[in-house]
Amino acid sequence: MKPKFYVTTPIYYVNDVPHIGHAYTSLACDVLARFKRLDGFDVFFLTGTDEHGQKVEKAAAAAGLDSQSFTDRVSPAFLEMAHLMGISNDDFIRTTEPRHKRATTELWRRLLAAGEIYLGGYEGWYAVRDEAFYDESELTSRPDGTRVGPSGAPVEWVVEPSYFFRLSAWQDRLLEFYDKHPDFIAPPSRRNEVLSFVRGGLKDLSISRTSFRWGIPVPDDAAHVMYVWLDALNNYVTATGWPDPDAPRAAFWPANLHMVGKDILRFHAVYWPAILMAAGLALPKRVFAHGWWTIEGEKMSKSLGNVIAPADLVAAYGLDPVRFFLLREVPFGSDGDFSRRALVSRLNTELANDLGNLAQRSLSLVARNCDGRLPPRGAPTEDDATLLAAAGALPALLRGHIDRQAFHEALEDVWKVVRAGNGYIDRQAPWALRKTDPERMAFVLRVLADVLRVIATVLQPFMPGSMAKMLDQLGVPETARDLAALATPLPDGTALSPPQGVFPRYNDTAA
Ligand code: ME8
Repeated sequence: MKPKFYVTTPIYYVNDVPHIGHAYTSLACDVLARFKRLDGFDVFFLTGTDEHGQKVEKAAAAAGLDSQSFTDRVSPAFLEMAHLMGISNDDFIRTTEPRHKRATTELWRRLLAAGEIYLGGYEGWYAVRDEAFYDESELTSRPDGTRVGPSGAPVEWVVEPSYFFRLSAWQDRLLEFYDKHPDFIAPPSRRNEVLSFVRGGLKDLSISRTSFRWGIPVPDDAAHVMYVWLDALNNYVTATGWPDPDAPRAAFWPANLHMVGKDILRFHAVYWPAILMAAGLALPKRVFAHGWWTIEGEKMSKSLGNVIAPADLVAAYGLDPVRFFLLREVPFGSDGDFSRRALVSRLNTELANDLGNLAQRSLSLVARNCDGRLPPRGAPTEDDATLLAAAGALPALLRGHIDRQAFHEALEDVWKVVRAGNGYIDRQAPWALRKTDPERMAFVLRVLADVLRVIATVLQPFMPGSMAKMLDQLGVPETARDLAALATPLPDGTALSPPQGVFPRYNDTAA
């Protein structure tokens, strides 16, 4: 049986329009999911929308719609974004679905039965934009006197009856868990932030609201709806069919990875594991908090009018170049700045010049000089063997990088081989061998075809469409495109389809 791998994106708030920040998180998960499938795993990849809470209720009212009609109208934009970005999710969850209400009501009941929930009163600060409670010590004042939370979201003073989750009781067990599972929170700088937050002491968490209606009702107390984060986090469990132990996806829990932005790490790395332990459920293996994109040096915001819609980028540069750029430009985990100039420069140098030329030069020589058929393998020289070994090492190297979500390192290692391939073709000059030593020319081209096959195979998760084209041109059957298939050479004489450029060049002036 194939090993299982379960990866999740955050579920996005439907009050916003999808932008490249959302696309980025989903893309990182997609590359991971595709890589794992290529590596023989049975993958479950989940994304979806977070539809309850005060923020969505307000957005619905502003749009003049009831909350359910509003979410029905706006949730599909996130599904469309997934299609547009080539996201290969296996399920798309909406928190307004009956399956989710059922699972979350059951989660509440279990927490209550375990004595982890009590009724009290909340008096404190709340930021609707973040749907988060903040401590006085976390707030700052704007020049106009508005109090704001750490994210810059305005807070309001809330006084209302509330159910609480006994989070304070979980401090030591959380610290013990982090200690025993040093890879649970990544990258390490984020882990340290979480550790110091938890060491600083945890207060019980308010988990219900009475001042609005748009949420899952608290069982047996209809005056309360559940706090939207309790509801939202549980989507990851709902999607496995919980609490039905016979659900087809039951065995996917616990998730291998929750991918999130750094803004919502506390919810995933502190509240969620405590809730799961309290409910007697297994904990996810890992939470990775990636960095934040700014746009040409500015924060992305509707008021600045600089929000980048994934659809506009894909229309201008094509899907795979955009996917490549987002994961190549910035070390995964760090913050990054998006600029069209950087995008165009990466696409021209690394896709069009480095990889595109390597493929185009090699394949057009095969087409012209080898009757369009894969030349036979022979005895490798040292130069051949070095390049073949560098390519052969890629699958294992990438496995290591992808398992640590080091997408930029994975791409860097592939580009080392691409650059080595270009050096090799220049040194070997197969075009000059055509007259002097046709047999050697044929073998040099075979080395290049074999190396390109490895490169195109391991790059499929990043650029599925263009790498499928490249593998077509290399004569690799669709059944032989996973990592395991690389162990079997393609038969000599395989007919190749005529080469076509895969990556266009862009004009710098368009930037
Ligand atoms: O927080 N750069 O939803 P959300 C990078 N519903 N990533 C960005 C980004 C940027 N500028 N802007 C957004 C929520 N993101 C909750 C989640 S999960 C149980 C509930 C990405 O719509 C990043 O992944 O505000 C961030 O964590 C997420 O979008 C926030 O999406």
